[in-house]
Amino acid sequence: MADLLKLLLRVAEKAANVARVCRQEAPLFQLLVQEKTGEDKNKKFVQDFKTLADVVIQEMIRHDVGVQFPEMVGFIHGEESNKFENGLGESVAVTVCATEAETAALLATVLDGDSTAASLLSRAIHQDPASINADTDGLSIPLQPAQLAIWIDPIDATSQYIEGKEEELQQGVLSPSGLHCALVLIGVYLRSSGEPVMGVINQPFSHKDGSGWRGEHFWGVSCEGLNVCSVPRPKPTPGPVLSAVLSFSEKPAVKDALSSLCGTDQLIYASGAGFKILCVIQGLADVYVLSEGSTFKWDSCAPHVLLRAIGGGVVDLHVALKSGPAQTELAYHQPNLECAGADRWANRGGLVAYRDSAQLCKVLEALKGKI
Ligand code: 2IP
Ligand code: CA
Ligand code: CA
Repeated sequence: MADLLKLLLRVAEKAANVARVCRQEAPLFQLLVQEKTGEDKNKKFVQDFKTLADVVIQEMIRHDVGVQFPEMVGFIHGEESNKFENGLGESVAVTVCATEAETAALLATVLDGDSTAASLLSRAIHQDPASINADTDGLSIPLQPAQLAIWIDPIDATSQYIEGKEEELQQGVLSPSGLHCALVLIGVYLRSSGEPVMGVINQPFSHKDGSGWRGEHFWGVSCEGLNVCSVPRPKPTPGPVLSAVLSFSEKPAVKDALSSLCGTDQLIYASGAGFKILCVIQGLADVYVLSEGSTFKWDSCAPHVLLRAIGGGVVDLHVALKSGPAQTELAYHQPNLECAGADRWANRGGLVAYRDSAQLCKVLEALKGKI
């Protein structure tokens, strides 16, 4: 299944191109923003936006994977629904068509007849991405397409994507918010057990050069004893003090409990669930702790694989506090049956993402009885 990995890297790069095109064309970007309503609303944000870019990217990934791996059709899931409402109140199902012209015609109906915007988007969807240097040659992955399913978050940290703050990133320093927090996340899991086995992360706005924004990509595979990650395992943190990255909206009780373990300057706040897990993967923080059910399967699946591949993982915080960390890794195949809408796929018990299980135990110890 190295072919699937190569395809996901390619399609994630295409997704990043679409995300960049939408931001580069300011009038296009304005056009694309619609507000979420109803049960799909992520309750966390007062203003939670659904952009056409999200929907288009998700459908493009679904289309391209389905063409090359027909066994996976019907098992490619994502955050977004492909229904989009245009200015006339008509509901249009966004799909990727066989040709650029057909896709442009369909998108024009969503964009209230704006054919310039529709053509720009369609070109990015149908364009082959620049070849990416991913060093997957010689990799043999013991998986079959009929065993696998996919979670897509076409753009994680949408609020940062929309706000569009440009930050100059410094090597080895965690920069808490800005365009670089927006990530394309594609995670593959086993249909039978929900175990996450292959993950691709694309960061479309990693740095800027003379010709505009450049992206970066990261990938990992973790299955049947095979553990490979494009990010080298960071050196273990010396000494007893940990660094933890948290959501800006984390509860005071969690901050208090962790500050005894981390010291206040080692508690860092950042945007984006995927970005916070990426920070743990890269060693910019030791753990990401989230006490609420405000992330979803599509947020954690891809980065979870990279953490597993370097010896870490992501556990359900509330289950781990109750019964210890063993057997509490998040799984991806079963909905929360008692919930409706997006919450069916929420990581309801919160989570801890970690590289080192001894550090995970310290975090659980510090939080026991406090939340
Ligand atoms: C969001 C996004 C938010 C995150 C939230 C996710 O996904 O990653 O940034 O909140 O949990 O569901 P926070 O930044 O407080 O961690 P999306 O942007 O795809 O809606
Ligand atoms: Ca998300
Ligand atoms: Ca999203």
